[in-house]
Amino acid sequence: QGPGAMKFQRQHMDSNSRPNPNSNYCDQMMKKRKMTVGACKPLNTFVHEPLKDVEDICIQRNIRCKNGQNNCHKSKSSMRVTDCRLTNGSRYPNCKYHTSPTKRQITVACVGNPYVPVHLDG
Ligand code: PAX
Repeated sequence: QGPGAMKFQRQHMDSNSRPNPNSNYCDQMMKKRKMTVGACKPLNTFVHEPLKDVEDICIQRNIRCKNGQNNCHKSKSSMRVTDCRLTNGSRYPNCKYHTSPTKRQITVACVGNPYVPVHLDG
């Protein structure tokens, strides 16, 4: 397992919980998954689907990423996700998040051999 794949799993995978309307979910998860170290990460998405299903997005056709690279891939089906967005008044180190559970297709960037997700593009 490369460092990029491990970072992706830490930041974006939460297979074992359902989309969580509890407003504490993001405050707790963003801290637990180390995205409030040094600065509050402004936006982060957790995916509540099996890791295999997210890795399989890499076999969908290549599409252009926001940064212009062509190693992005969009999920065929919509997935259960929770978006965590920093609240307006939030000040480091007291990172406070809005928690928004939803279902949508996600786009990931994949690299390496094995070719696995390393970045969430949207
Ligand atoms: P990242 O740092 O952007 O990318 P993220 O996905 O968790 O992390 P390292 O060595 O870690 O720096 N990589 C790529 N990045 C972008 N595009 C392509 N094609 C690509 N290919 C490989 C993690 C690593 O992936 C490498 C990149 O060099 C990094 O390597 O999003 C900002 C963050 O917000 C998240 C997703 C991003 O974090 P933005 O503004 O750049 O699109 N995020 C964003 C989210 O979680 N949910 C959302 O809905 C959106 C919009």
